[in-house]
Order: sequence, then structure tokens, then C-alpha cells
Amino acid sequence: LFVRWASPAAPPFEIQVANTADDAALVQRIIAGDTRSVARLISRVEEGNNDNVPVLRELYRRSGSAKIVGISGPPGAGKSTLVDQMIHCYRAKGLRVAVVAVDPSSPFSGGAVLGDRVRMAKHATDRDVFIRSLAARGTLGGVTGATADVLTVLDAAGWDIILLETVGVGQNEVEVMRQVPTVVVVQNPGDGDAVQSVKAGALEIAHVFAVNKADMAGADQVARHLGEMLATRAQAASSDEWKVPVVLTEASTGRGVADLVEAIDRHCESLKLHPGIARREALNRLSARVADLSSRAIRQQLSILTAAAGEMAGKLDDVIERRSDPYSLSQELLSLISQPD
Ligand SMILES: Nc1nc2c(ncn2[C@@H]2O[C@H](COP(=O)(O)OP(=O)(O)OP(=O)(O)O)[C@@H](O)[C@H]2O)c(=O)[nH]1
Ligand SMILES: [Mg+2]
Repeated sequence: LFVRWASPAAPPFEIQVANTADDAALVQRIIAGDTRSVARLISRVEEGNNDNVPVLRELYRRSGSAKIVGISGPPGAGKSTLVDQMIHCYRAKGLRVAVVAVDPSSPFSGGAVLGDRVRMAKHATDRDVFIRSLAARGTLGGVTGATADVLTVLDAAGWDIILLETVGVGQNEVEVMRQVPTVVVVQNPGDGDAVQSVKAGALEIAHVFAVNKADMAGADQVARHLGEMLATRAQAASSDEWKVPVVLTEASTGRGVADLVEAIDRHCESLKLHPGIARREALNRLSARVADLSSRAIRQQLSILTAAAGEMAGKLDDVIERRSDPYSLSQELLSLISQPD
């Protein structure tokens, strides 16, 4: 490791170009929509391996045509049931749908993900539906980075619609959802406190609210409450700004799901009608992504430093004997990761 990184002609970032012929073939298979290659690359992306960067670079340049929709909300709100219904809706329009369920709240693929698999099993034979769980915790590059990379892969692979499910509206999910142009936040009736507690993060990221489990008492009340909060906010915004709609849904029967899909479509249309707003939001997403990639690189360099420091034991003797000093040693370490000018 020491020698590998020490060569100034080969900074860490460029060593990633592992096998360009293989990479080029992989890029071709992905953009041709080869599902097995897509699945395999997603697994590699999940590991956060740097070797993927050359491929992702190419794929990014070929992405941008998918409609990407985030579905967030508290555990058990009915997100997966909604996603399942939305798949039916989009398939009825002839659109091909990819689903990514990010599960940051559990360290390994636990019950919720298995449950999703069973529920989604009826789509398993549909070649125009792709469903994938992402066990994002423990991912080297972090949840946000891995998810953004997965979206790039699916987008480049030509899926019309990409649905991204994340649990909760904590800081991680807010970061993940910031990468998505249209975000649906799912809420439930009967828990006024929950509305209060999630509203900061939820209001920040939501383009559409779905009050799911509309068959249960209190759904109208939650919808009205949300509507009032949104109206207060809208007063301060310009007339061009998107007015966040609140849609009542009953995912278990499918009632209201067509309205939800329509609200999502309207948001996408609204972005097309207001290119200034669309551009501003795209710039926000991109600067967050670039910052995330940069901090990922810094974390990697830190781990290189830590590893190299561990191999410096011999030189530490020199420091003890005062033939060297900690400052020089630290300088020597830093020279391993500093980029040539
Ligand atoms: N009564 C009622 N129950 C619903 C509705 N939608 C979903 N459920 C039920 O709510 C439970 C949770 O649904 P999921 O779709 O797994 O919820 P989720 O938000 O994906 O859950 P996590 O991924 O674990 O956070 C299941 O038992 C569903 O059958 C609805 O509209 N009405
Ligand atoms: Mg779920």
C-alpha cells in the first residue's frame, strides 16, 4: 500500500482506471439496459469501491432522462405499499419502473426489506420492473453517495421512472432526498405529534405530501393541518414557486394513487415550465453531490494516512532517539497524499 500511494506520478484518484476495455464494455451493456450488468454494478457501487468511478463517470454523461421520484416518511407509513401501487399505475401507462429501497435504519437487510421483497414479488416476473434494496449502512462512501451513484446507473440504463424509498425524515434521508428532483413525503392520520415532529425535515424536502391510510380516522385532519402549514409558507414564496399539494391515499386499496401520480407529474411539468427554478434546484443538488464526493475522497485519504502511519514504526524509533522529529514525520506522511501541482 505504502509504495503504491507514494508514487507522485500516480495520485490515488488516477489509480482507479483499472481495466478500460472491461469498463467500456460494461458501460455499453448498462446503456443497452442489460439488467444483470446493472444489478452487478449496483452491488459494486454499494461497496463504495473506487474502481467504479471511471464507469460512473461515463454513465453520468449518458444519464438525465429518467424521472426520479423519492418516497420518504416514517416507518410503517405505507411507503412500500404505495410504491407497489405506483408501479401498477406507471406500468399501465407503458412506462418501465425501477425501485430502490434504501434501508439506513437497519444494519443488514432486515424484516422490512424482506417484507418488501414478498410484497413486490408479483412484479418479479415483469421484465419492465426492477426492484432492488440497498443496505446503505456500512457503505464506504456513505448512504448519500451510494444512492446517488445507483440512481445514475439506473438512469443511464434507460429506466423511465425510478422510485427511491427511504425510511424516516432524519438528516440522512434529507441528504439522500436532496439528490432527487421530486420528493413525496408520506404521512399518516391519527398521529398529530408525528406531523409536528417530522415537519421540519419533511417540509424542507417535500414536493408532494401523501396522507396515506386515508381509510383511518383523522386523515382529513392531518391533510388540513399540513395544508395550513404549507399555505403559511407559500405566502412568503414567489408566485412561480411550486405549491406543495396534499393528496389523500389508501395504498392498501389503491384509492388516491392515481391522484398522487398525477401530482408528481404536475411537479415535473412545473419544473419544465419554470426553467429558472429547475436550474436552481439542479445546481443545489449538484453542489451537494460534488461536496459529498470530495469529502468521500478526503475520508479515503485519511484512511490511507492511518494505514501508512501504522507502517511508520521504524521511523518512530528515530523520533525517540531525537534523530528525527514528529513534524518531519507528519510532513512525510502528508506528502503521500498531496497532489502534484
Ligand atoms: N389501513 C391501511 N393500512 C395500510 C395502508 N397502506 C399500507 N398499510 C399497511 O401499513 C403497514 C406498513 O406498510 P408498508 O408499506 O410496509 O410501510 P412502509 O412505510 O414501507 O414501512 P417501512 O419500509 O418499514 O418503513 C402494512 O401492514 C400495510 O398493509 C392504507 O392505506 N390503509
Ligand atoms: Mg418499506
